[in-house]
Amino acid sequence: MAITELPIEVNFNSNSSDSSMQKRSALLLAVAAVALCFVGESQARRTYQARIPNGNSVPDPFTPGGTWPGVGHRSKEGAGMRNPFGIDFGLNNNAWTQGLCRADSDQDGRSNGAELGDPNCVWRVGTAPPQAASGHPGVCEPVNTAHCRNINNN
Ligand SMILES: [Ca+2]
Repeated sequence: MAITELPIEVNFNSNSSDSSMQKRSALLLAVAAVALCFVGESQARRTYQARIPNGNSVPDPFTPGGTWPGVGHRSKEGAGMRNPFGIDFGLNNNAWTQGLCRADSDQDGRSNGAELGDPNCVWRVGTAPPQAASGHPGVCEPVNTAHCRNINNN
């Protein structure tokens, strides 16, 4: 939501009590603050998505056909706790490098690059990824194995 779309109503009626105006102002500030949080969150997500191959089309391991926009987070939509890939990405200055590409952040036996469609670690920001993403680099798959349940629940 753009800031200009916020439904802000200004009351110029001098009969309104100061208390009522103060409450309304406080409410508007709270609404604006919450809206700005969502704007910041989605912009951050898009910024980070563009820094990894197929960042906007990473499969959701729990929902066939679905995607996981908040790739570095435990929450599918992003924000909050980071998953192992998000932690590694942060430790790597939020950059896609040979080291991050070759790492297996979620310990499922497939490198982050293999899961994100860059198996040979050649992708550069702004270019088309060599392949489609075939796995989630921060969620151990297959999710229903004992090994992965143990990792994903920690
Ligand atoms: Ca992996």
